[in-house]
Amino acid sequence: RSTPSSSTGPIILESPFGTVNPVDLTLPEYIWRNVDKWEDKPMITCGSSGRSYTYGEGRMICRLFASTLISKLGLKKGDVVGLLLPNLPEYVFAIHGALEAGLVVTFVNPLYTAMEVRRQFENAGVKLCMTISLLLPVIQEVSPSLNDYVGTIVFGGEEVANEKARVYDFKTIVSGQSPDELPKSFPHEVALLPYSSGTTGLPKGVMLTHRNCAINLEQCTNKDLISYEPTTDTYQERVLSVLPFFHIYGFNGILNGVLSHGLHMITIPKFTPESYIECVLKYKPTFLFVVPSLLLFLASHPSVKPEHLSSIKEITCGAAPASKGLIDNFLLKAQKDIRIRQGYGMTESSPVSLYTRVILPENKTGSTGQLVLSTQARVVSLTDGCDLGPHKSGELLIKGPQVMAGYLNNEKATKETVDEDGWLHTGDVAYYDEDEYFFIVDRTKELIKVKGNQVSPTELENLISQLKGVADVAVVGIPDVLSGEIPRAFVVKRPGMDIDEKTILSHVEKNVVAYKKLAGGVKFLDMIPRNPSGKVLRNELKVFGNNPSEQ
Ligand code: 4UV
Repeated sequence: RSTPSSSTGPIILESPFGTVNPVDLTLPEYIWRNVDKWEDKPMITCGSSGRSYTYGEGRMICRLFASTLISKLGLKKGDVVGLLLPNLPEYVFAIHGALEAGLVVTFVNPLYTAMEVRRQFENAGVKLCMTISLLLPVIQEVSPSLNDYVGTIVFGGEEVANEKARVYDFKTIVSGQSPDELPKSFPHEVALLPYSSGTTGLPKGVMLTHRNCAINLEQCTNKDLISYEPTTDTYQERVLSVLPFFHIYGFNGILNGVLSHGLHMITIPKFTPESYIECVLKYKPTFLFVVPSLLLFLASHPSVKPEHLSSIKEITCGAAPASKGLIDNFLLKAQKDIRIRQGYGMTESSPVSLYTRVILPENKTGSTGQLVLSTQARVVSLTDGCDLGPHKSGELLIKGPQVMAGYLNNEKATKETVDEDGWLHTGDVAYYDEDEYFFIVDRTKELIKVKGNQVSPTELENLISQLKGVADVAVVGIPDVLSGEIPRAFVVKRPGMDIDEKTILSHVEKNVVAYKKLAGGVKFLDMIPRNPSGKVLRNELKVFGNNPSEQ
């Protein structure tokens, strides 16, 4: 894929913050590089149980776990481990232990069905799984289809451990371990395999290297972009986030950002309004990370009171659009000056490309920010691919050291997404203003985002096509106040066969995690609108059904 440029040549925008310091470290080396400075400070706390680890403990357990994986379980550098874990403090050990051992990590939503876990773990080539007792049955359903399966490590798994069945308890297997030598890892090697459907099709393994992830943290570390007070003997910022560590925003954007600055991370395994408010009151966080649906919760839920927000200095919101109206409503509720910052990112860019500066001029509210260090952008016309100037909307292209190494075993999708000059075609529609602040206005890609979570229409379409009465199907996202978007299916019935909405809804609900269900319902059509090459005209479907005469 190559992109034509305008008659005057490409219009390349550069980061206003300059260039990033080179990073020649693996991700664990990067996040732990200053750990001696805050060894005795709390690193991560479970807001529900109160279980907590200091940096000194965390650093040591990761190191010992890395050795365990190599010397006790016999894993080899480059082997893939799969995490089916909620946000627990031990997530840090699971992932950073594995990375330090030179293993590659893929992670899934702990609420995924066995079908969803199997698809990703098989595709990624997972050999070792990590989970909790409650979710072990899911792994036991999946593991028989994994090649060269080594076993499963269970956090809090004393009761279920069974060496014969290759089920190991985390604490037991790490105990008595010495910090044996580890295979040497290098920054250019693949560290993570998060899954993303990108601009089209099923979720694909995104190959992010150690350097991609580490440099992306460094790209957001500049006096205009970082507002944490440095961690000292007497001061430590407290960060509350419930955003999942199995998503790139939660993992690299938030958790690793926190660890590399020595901040105190507070998280909970399951969000409920009560548990979240309880955490805010108990831990008095100074920073929150949210997605727009969580900001909406804070702005509008009757049980959130202004006094609950008194400790908060700053909130970062990302993963889906947050309107100026939503931000203003939140500030009205808070009755206090809280900095609201937006970040824009993608799994394919480790994730951050745009971030609002700490002190945002008032007329820029609603912007997703400026280019982070060493990042370039172009905005190109959706019709002819030519480069566009300020205030003109087109597809956003991004280039920088945070752009992925490619999709796993999928050269075609890689070439369609990152062109030969290294530009990542985001599938997002954006414009920039005269000061080069960016605004995301739409999406050209198929992806649906429900409360910031990715939903691949192809995955749901494949599932619905399994039903006998379905001749054709297309799934699109329709706007929703609470979730941002929700999936709706358009179905063509097979002639002579009857199928009703309930059957389709329950088939989907049985097979996928709750946020992917067809909350937007099913509409029956005589035919799915497609262009001459067979591509679904999703924009036509998106507006269909909004007109009462079409209901
Ligand atoms: O691949 P993904 O699921 O990745 C993300 C990552 C989000 C962020 C946001 C801010 C951070 O600081 C950070 O560390 C990570 O969501 O989905 C990528 C798509 O989500 C939409 C857009 O369509 C991307 O292509 N998206 C992400 N951030 C925004 C957004 C945003 N601020 N505004 C509008 N859409």
